[in-house]
Amino acid sequence: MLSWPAPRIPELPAPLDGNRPVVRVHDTTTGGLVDAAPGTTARTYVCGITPYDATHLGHAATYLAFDLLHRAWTDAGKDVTYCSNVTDVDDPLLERATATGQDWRELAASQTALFREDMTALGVVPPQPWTGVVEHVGPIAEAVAQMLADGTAYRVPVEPGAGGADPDLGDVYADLTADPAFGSVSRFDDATMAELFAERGGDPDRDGKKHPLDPLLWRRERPGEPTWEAGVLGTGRPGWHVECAVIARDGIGLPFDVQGGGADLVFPHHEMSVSHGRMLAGPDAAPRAHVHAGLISYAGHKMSKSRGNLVLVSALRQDGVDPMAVRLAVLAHHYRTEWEWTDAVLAAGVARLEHWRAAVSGNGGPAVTALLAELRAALADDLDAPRALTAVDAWADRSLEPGRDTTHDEEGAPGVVARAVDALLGVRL
Ligand code: 5CA
Ligand code: ZN
Repeated sequence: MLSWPAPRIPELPAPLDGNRPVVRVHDTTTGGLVDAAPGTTARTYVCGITPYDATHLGHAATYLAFDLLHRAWTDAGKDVTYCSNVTDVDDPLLERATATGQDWRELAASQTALFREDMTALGVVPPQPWTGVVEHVGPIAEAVAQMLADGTAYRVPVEPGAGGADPDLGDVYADLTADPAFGSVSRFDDATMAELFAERGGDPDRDGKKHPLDPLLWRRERPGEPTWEAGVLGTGRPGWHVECAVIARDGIGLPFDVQGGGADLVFPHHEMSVSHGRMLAGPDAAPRAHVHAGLISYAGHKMSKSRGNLVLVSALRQDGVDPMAVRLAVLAHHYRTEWEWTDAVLAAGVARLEHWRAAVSGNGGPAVTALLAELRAALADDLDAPRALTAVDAWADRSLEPGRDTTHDEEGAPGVVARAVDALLGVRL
């Protein structure tokens, strides 16, 4: 898909001692901090949107978290490749299109366009490659056919009326017993897996499956649903988890460094897509680390399309809110915490932006070397944006202190701060 324009990331002075901190992030699987990209390159796959009700603050918070990682890695001198998808054909999208009487393609295209605008406004570095499921159905179907041939997948008979001209070719499911490492991403117990699978789009009670958790790989044609011709699979469309496994494989290769998304994707989505990756590319295909952002709530509940308690980035923009204030409002929370969007959170972002802009408006200012080191250290320590914001606040406070001693001011300091805040935090002052 055509991505959005990349923000310019300003160059920053190198650390005086030449040492750049190693960027460590929290790995969901081990529960510890890891250097997820120890080499000169960093490759990450972050699950993209299902394009309806986009872009709400929860989506934005997740993409801003991974944008910080991208920027921290870039500053550490790594060559970063960030791959993502768009789930532009899936049950909830089709259900929404039917409910509102829209063509599902138009719904997906318009919401993807809005997402691009929101991400551009928020200064998020775009994914490249960025692949829609619709444009990748062929390779996904081939992967499912390979799994059938390898015996890691099986067919399940469909109900009368399904399956078009070849009703005998059933839906296709992954056989989880073929993957001894299944469960290693979330490390959830059986009861938790069963509960979350049923809650998050799974079909544990589907007749004909070998195991209730086995996930759908290929859904045969159903009346009124979009469908693609796919050789031995018969007409149909891909299941959710396999799309991300194949788009990641084809976009950045397996294994890669970090698999990311919101915490609601740990199970079943990432567990399943990593399992599919192993079935397709061997036992060492799992990502080096799994990073998950905490879920944002609003009006007392997780912000979610199904509940409808949404604050849209585009609505805030339409109200005249500066996207940089939205960015600061989000970054005031550590990406792994769960927090609630309120008017006060936004107001704090607006006030902070104003304060910082005032502080960088002069020519000279307090010394910046320590601040730059602190910003780098904060981000390297599991993307601690709140710590970074506090450090900039302190510099801005000093800079704006009435009657302070300016003898040791550095010329150009405000410019360096503005560039650092832009490069590392994505906040344009
Ligand atoms: N298309 C799939 C992933 S392949 C999907 O989950 N789409 S989504 O539109 O529902 O979500 C897009 C991203 O936003 C996902 O990473 C999801 O985990 C994250 N997300 C959704 N709701 C929230 C929330 N309330 N807080 C934080 N992140 C959220
Ligand atoms: Zn995904």
